[in-house]
Amino acid sequence: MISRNPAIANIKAGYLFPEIAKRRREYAAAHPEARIISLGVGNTTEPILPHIDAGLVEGARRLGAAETYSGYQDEGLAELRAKISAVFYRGAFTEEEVFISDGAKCDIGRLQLLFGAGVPVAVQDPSYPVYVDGSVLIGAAGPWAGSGYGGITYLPCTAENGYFPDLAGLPENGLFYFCSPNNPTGATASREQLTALVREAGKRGTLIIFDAAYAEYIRDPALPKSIFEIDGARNCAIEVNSFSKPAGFTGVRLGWTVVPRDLRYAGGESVNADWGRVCGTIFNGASNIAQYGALAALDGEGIREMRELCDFYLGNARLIREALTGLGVSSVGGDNSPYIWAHFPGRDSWEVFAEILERCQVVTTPGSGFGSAGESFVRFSAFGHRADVEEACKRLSRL
Ligand code: PL4
Repeated sequence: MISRNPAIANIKAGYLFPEIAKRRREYAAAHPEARIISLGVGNTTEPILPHIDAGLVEGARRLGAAETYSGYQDEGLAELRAKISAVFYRGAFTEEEVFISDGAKCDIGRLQLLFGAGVPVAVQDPSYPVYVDGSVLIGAAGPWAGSGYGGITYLPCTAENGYFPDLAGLPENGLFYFCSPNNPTGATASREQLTALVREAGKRGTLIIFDAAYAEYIRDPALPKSIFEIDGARNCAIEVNSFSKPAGFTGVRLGWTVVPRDLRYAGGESVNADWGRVCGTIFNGASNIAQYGALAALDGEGIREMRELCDFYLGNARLIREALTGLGVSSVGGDNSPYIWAHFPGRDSWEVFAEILERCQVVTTPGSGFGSAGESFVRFSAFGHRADVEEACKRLSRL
């Protein structure tokens, strides 16, 4: 028989979100009368707004006419790459530096192919599980870590350090996954913090993979939406981003990754050229229809609609935070991000998750699922219909 990739034995048995879905199903099976409300997985619930939706319809229409039909578009529409650069980066990147993807998660998974198993990896603790699980799958962790394999370092982000890690932990000549606005804590890094991060990464030869999936939720104009707002980032950062959360494309699937031409490996080779090669080999391009939706999202009306959608979810976030505050539960996040990080001191996260499900029929996400520093927290997602969020907030008083 064929042998198993030993790295697979090192990932946690269940991926966090399917595990939560499983527990929800079990509860529902035991309590068929319960009307369960999910504030667990960060999954968009509101319809795509009309102008962006019309872009998707236009994309489908084009496929039905001989003059406009298109097949494979491995590299993505040039017009879309240029528009992403213009709208999100003030035109600072050429089309060749913007890679269209089928979502941020998918590119996070593929990016490590550039660096392999020998590179040390650091993550914020807590963090989006894909950074750790993806690193484990490529072989960066495991019994062999340290013998030619990189290993994973967890940098605590807690109330004590303002949810910003001690930069002394950045791995020399390694990778650091950084997410702002953060999933799960909702913390959004300041310009000073990102400047310090880029400076330290430059000194240590660390490459930052900056996950900006929630950038459009930033409402404080002083907070950077991109790592590339910081001088020097072009030499030490890759940014992944997505239309999932600002445009409701979680099911449509469209994202992008910026890999600056200035970015070099230790040997001087171009990271940008290699990323083009990797994508050309194992990725066949994003949906044509989705790309027309994204083009619509990036014109004046589309940008207004994305803001409206994010504002809606931020409104939900405000309600959840107010409800928690009313109960005396301390929380952070929710002001520039759709996640609220609620503290239940001394409690086990999964126990709190179970208690909220049992007493309120509300699904959350246990903080420890994002890393050990998330123990005693639960994450509330602000993605939900308004009436459901209001009802969930009422039910929280049963705690
Ligand atoms: C559940 C920091 C959510 N099945 O949709 P994408 O691939 O463009 O973006 C995914 C993504 C990327 N980066 C960050 C994210 O938080 C997410 C989505 N995270 C959550 O509840 O934490 C959805 C999770 C989904 C998944 O596994 O991603």
